[in-house]
Amino acid sequence: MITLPTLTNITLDLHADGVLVARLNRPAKRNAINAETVEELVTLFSTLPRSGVRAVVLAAAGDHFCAGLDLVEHHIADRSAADFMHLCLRWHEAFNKMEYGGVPIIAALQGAVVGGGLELAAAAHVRVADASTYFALPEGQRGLFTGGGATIRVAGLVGKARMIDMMLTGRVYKGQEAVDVGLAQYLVTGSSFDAALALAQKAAQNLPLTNFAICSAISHMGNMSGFDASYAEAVVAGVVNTQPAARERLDAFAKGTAARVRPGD
Ligand code: 1HE
Repeated sequence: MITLPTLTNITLDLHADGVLVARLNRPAKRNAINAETVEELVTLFSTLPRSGVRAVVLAAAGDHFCAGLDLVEHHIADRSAADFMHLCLRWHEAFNKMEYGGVPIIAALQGAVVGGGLELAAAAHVRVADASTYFALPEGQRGLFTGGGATIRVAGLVGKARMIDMMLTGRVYKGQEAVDVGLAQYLVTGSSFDAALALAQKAAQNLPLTNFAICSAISHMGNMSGFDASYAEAVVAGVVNTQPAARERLDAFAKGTAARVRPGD
């Protein structure tokens, strides 16, 4: 029995195979992230690791995935430096829970994926774009700076030189070029949601402990020296590669009944 929180700005739809569709639901505001939504992201992604949910499709209602920080709320609130710093720390709390939580998150992207919306997408493990999707960091033009992890995750995806260019010049990436620079792993001709759901369904068939390692250990190890990462990898492999639940799969391979790896699969 999977228990999920009740949220206002994010709708949740749990499928029978353990795939959860979490959909940002402020389309009239282009899914801009207000303070309440940040708290809901923290709640959701803190709950998921021990919930039994096997994979997540992170989607959004309307024509745009996410317009980033709620600029109107920010303007009206006229926050102090300390207040905004603490708000950014909540963004980091949410996005770190996503990246390091161990539950695969596949982002279904359409329309604008900009500013904090790109920071949100960058915290997912797989990004799927369609013909409408475009990526930008308009903070530079708004008199702002990134505060939701772009300096870490977007720079990690595209490299610091491209991130600096995006911020200095407002450069927008879309289509195959967005894939080529690393902003998305998939560009589909149909709907990004359908493709993301299919990927989540595939990932959900892996053993949860294996997915935990994939969606947590790789990021942690990226923060370590090569020397420490190789030690940590051995420890994680010791736990994951001897899990009782894997015996059935290994048995099937040994007997020749398990699927073989083939191109095109
Ligand atoms: C918003 C926001 C928002 C739309 N905060 N309300 N992010 C940006 O600089 C992106 C700002 N948004 C846009 O450039 C455009 O809105 C879009 C390209 C995303 C969509 O354009 P469009 O023509 O479909 O919509 P619109 O007419 O601009 O906006 C529709 C409504 O959404 C309107 O509200 P309304 O009450 O007047 O109808 C907009 O005010 C509202 N809206 N985007 C608040 N971002 C942790 S630091 C992170 C730093 C950042 O993310 S900086 C933000 C960067």
